[in-house]
Amino acid sequence: MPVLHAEPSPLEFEPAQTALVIIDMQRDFLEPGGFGAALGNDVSLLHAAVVPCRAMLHAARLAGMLVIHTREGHRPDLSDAPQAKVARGAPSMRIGDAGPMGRILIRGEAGHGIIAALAPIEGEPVIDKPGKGAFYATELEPMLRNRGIEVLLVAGVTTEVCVHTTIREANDRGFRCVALADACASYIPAFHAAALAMVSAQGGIFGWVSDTGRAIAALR
Ligand code: C5J
Repeated sequence: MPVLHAEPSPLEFEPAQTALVIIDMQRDFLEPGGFGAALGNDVSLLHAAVVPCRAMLHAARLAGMLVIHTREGHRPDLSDAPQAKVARGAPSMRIGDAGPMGRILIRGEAGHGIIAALAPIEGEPVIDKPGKGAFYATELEPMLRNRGIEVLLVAGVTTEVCVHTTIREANDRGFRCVALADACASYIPAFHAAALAMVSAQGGIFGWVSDTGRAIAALR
């Protein structure tokens, strides 16, 4: 069985029981004029994760692993968007407002789409999630269980928000999670580092931390 070198310990994993989960690599977070920018963030800070995500995506596809993409966003009528979320953050544009890539964080708008470099291909499920965690109000859990998935390699943005929330949710559901450090990114680099440290601290309280170099090597 392949061994993934990681902190706090090596992890044996069966590729057929492992999924690569790429969180929210959407134009709304990575490009100017989207949700991330509306909150006052420098979106260029997220670009460091794109090339590692792409390399991991390529390796996972070659290995025949399940690849799942997620997108954060809401229905056009905002019926699944809590008012507490819409109102928070004093953004220059709120969820549902019209921006240069369409309505902010709304399903079907250009900004809601995954960036071209990481576009899903036929057969790769895309999970549309209204929350930060990918398990909340989605079909992700049965999708993983029905395929016998036990290990999640997690990449995407942002490390301390949607990546971390998803890892916490998955950990409580019994999945072994590995955060791929270089394939995750945050608008706040200190939070990226802290979020990763929280995953692997205390003997792996939420899971493991590795990187795409080590994960791709383990799949060879
Ligand atoms: C945020 C996310 N940061 N995908 N969403 O609001 O992490």
